[in-house]
Amino acid sequence: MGEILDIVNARDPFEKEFHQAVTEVVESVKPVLDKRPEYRHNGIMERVIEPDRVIQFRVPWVDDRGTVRVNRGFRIQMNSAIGPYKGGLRFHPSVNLSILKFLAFEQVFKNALTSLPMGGGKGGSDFDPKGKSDNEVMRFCQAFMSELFRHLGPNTDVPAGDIGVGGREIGYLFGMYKKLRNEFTGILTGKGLNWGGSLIRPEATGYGSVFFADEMLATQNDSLNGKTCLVSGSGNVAQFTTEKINQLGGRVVTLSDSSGYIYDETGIDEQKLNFVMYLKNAKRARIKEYTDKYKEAVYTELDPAADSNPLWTHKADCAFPSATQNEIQVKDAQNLVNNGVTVVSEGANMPTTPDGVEIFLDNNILYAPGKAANAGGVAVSGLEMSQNSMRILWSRQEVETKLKGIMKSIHSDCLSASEEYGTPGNYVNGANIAGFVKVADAMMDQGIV
Ligand code: NDP
Ligand code: 2IT
Repeated sequence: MGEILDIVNARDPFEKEFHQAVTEVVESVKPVLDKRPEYRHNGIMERVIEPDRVIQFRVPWVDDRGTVRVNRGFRIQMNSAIGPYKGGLRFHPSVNLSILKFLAFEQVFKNALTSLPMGGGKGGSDFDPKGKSDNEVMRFCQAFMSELFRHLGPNTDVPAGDIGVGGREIGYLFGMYKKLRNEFTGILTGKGLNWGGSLIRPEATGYGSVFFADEMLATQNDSLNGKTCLVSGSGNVAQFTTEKINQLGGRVVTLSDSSGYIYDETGIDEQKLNFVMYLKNAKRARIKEYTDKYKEAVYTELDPAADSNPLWTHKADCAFPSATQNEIQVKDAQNLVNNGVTVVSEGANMPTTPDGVEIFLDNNILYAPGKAANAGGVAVSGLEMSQNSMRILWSRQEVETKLKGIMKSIHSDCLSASEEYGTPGNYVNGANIAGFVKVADAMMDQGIV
């Protein structure tokens, strides 16, 4: 398998996040390739690591002071073997090709796991929405869409949100698409409820990650009820992870943003969570302000250059990393294990470094990798596409029941694949193998394209 990594290294020597994501999949699927030599003969691995298409474009816009700003826009159309390209848009200053290619690569297998007909893609920009006015965000989104629109379509490519892209941005992006094409179609998911969105889409990623954790606990006749949980991030995924943990009887004691984290030993209950949602979604403030209102909580500043994060040092049963990639480093993983955490469900994409993952696996932690645990978001995006095609709206309960069913079957597919290939309970191998086989079989059927 060395040769696949050699190809990636030779072609894109500086794309470290992409290498990280590819290395993990390559290691997991080696026994599959040994058992199914036709995958090798048909160059499945060689093709799956190369995007169908990479689109990069200039995004010029004018800020409130009248200054011209130029950002970089991207869309990676990674693989369309099982459906139109599907995956989020990320607006964050750290965005580059390596990060978007890792996300698009993971998305291919994640989407396959949902069992819905979606290929994999990802896009975004190095635009930083922080500190920008609504009008600036709108003008940026319009400029971004004025190039991206020609590459989208309900049967071609359907983006959604990710870091820095929520309901507000999807609205501005959709408005510009509709204007340019004069067409009201489901070319984005995460839309507003009164213009084609699905109930439960905002909740889906966080809820799904909690359902997955509960499924893992059920294999040990246990549940989330009464469990103390560490959650990182305080955006879309972290908020609804917290909501569902509360509903299932657990207690969330941490939330964070890129500046710092709060520890509230008494638990972030429904009322406190509402305040976090106001802070983050309406006021767009820092999580630090939580401690202005709730004096029982403690705020700690984070050092982004440190090799560990004190958020992960608190005593708990479960951890739900829900901020960003590589936020759990090897020391953090060791701290979690030392402090009694037995369940890790990744709401974020690739939040654990490879040496951290090794620690979880060596210690028999119930560890769900992002591509399985956070697949609920894109799954409900798939359900939003179905509702758009049928021009109907399913009830909250219908969508949540479908989401729960999808997470349950992702869990059992991962478990079965991990057993079939000799590493029972290893959800990393299980998710990579189950996702890969679906995509590889579709690619085999469709010939060398
Ligand atoms: P949001 O933009 O809503 O929230 C992101 C949160 O993570 C914020 O609290 C942000 O803090 C924090 N964060 C972002 N970057 C960093 C960083 N470099 N260091 C520390 N904290 C950081 O995004 P989402 O909640 O949607 O996304 C969170 C994670 O979940 C991402 O990994 C995303 O890819 C993944 N995901 C999202 C899905 C979705 O449906 N939205 C679906 C599946 C996965 P700050 O405000 O300070 O930047
Ligand atoms: O990483 C992800 O799965 C997402 N950001 C959601 C993608 C989607 O199309 O809903």
